[in-house]
Amino acid sequence: MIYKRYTVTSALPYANGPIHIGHLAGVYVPADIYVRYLRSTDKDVVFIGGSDEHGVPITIKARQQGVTPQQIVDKYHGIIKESFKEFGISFDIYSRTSNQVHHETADDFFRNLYNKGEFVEKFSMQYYDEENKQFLADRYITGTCPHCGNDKAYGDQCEKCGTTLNATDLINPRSAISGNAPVMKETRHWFLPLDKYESFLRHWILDNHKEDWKTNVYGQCKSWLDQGLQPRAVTRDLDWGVKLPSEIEGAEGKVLYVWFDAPIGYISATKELTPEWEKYWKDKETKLVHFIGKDNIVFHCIIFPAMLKAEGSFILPDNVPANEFMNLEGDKISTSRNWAVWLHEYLTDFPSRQDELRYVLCANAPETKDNDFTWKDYQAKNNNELLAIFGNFVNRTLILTHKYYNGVVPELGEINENDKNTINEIHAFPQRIASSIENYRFREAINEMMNLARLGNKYLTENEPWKIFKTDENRVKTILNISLQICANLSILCEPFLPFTAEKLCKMLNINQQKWEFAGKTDLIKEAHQLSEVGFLFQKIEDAEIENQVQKLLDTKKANEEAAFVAKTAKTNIEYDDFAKIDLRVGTIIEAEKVPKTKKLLKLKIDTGIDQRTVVSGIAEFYEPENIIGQKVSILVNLAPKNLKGIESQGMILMAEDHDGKLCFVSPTEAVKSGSEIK
Ligand code: B3M
Ligand code: ZN
Repeated sequence: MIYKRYTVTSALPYANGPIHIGHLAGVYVPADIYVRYLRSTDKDVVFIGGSDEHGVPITIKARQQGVTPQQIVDKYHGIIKESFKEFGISFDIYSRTSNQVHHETADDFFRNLYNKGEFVEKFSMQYYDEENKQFLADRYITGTCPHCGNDKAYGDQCEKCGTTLNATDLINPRSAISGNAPVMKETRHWFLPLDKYESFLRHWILDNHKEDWKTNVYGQCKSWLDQGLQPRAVTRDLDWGVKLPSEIEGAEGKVLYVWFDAPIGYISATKELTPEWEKYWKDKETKLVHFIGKDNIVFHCIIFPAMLKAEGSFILPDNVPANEFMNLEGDKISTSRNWAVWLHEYLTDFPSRQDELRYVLCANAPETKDNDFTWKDYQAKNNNELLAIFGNFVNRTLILTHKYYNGVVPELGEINENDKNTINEIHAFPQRIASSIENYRFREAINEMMNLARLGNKYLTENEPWKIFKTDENRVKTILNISLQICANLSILCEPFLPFTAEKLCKMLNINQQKWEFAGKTDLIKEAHQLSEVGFLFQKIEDAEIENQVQKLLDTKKANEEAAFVAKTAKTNIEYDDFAKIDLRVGTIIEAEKVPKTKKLLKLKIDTGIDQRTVVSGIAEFYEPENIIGQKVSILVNLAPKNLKGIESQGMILMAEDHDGKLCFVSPTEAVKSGSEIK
């Protein structure tokens, strides 16, 4: 089907924190590439984004910080919007769900379904915090996950095993506000009967989208559908969100469930953008595409489509290209553990290197499985690919043109077989890249784009214009002309992926950004055209910069471990007589050496006051022998001797073990004679 226009949405991030590389890699970089490509091919497209400003995570954060939810969303909406702008995510509108238009749109939508009798009204028992006089929706309740035993699961989801939960599934439920055990209290809610749409959804997804939806998306949908759909509550007992129409009986104190109002946010934002919004949502010739992360699949493929279907006048998404997750240095990105590369921090550490990050996140995008971002890989991709291939090719071409021809494009002379092949290859690139993008295979697309730079490098290296300038100048002109055509092609084809680079490149070539239809041509820059000054497209990233980032993460890890430390529970009681059998003394280390062929052991000579004796101790990873001479220790002197690596160990020194396994001496804080009893 040929579409007349495109509506491209990207998940609305919760405005309860800044955004990180996982957001970019999973959703916004692919969406932006897609949209930039569509614009370059002159398609009518709207690219919709915005902040999701409702939901319990926001009210919880506000409560923690002692501010209002509105203050929280104002702060983070600003930070998030700025980060997107900095990274060139080219929304046509970046809106927010706390605004008037959205409240009206969501209200209309709910009212419409309500009036059509699409909801089922039900009384049910829900958890309630008596101390705070509040129903405990979603994340207001925590407890143990019945599937994996995680004791920090939420009332709507376990983040450890990813299962969607109902609050009543939780074992040992607690109020997230007071920590108290909740009571059950009756409340009235409105449910969308998803079961009513099951056969429609089965047909629409399973029969029609098996081929074109990604396997991860299709698979999740199938498993939901195979389990059978249940009615789902679309209202909550909360005071932050889109209020229920007040004329509805029992509406008091209730708002729309955040996952009911948030996707409507796409529609509200379009309304805000253009009075012609309806054609982007209601015309069958519009292609609707939702870019999201994998945790949002069910909402975009099952629940929102059921809502749209119930309403009746909207189109359904043609595709929902959800990505898996991007991990960071082998660990799941986590806001609460501060395990993330925050975009605003990245920009402080790597100013003007947005494209470098866009490149790495796209080349390594978690398209079919979770993937790992590592700083080493970031450095390698920058230095060995962007800089060594793309940057180097463009730089060599431009420098030579300036050197030989003062930056004036030389003429294309006679072309040989090698030139012909190269020109033919150039012709083939745009179509290949386009097809990868159109099929949401962005890794493949960006790699293909880099292949054009590779081709350029190879062409220059094979033809070595710098060697033949003295002997065959006409040949040099042709080589540089063709190389410059490759540069111009790159400026078009790299734009969806690396918009800042495209801009720089156009500037150096002294041309305007051109549309996709011109790519593949080899007369993009005309003979005698004057180039501008040469600058660098990319810079080398030094080891020290990377070490700095890795250190930052190590510090975070350490802080997390410290914060997570819980003392072990006490052992069972003993009688004093049991303790009295133990003979503990203060001793002094007088000699120390490594036990050969071991990593952990030191052989110590200890003055116990009673005698001088040998003790083998597993502290070599933490102390250098020469640094501990004279160290006071606590020593168990009546422990039966034991042979360790051929040495008789006569006793044991006491060590405290820190949360991270580090051992340290337990010794008196004042001068005490060796041999003093510890009791
Ligand atoms: N705010 C969840 C998320 O950020 C949610 C997406 C809404 S899209 C309509 O993961
Ligand atoms: Zn779980």
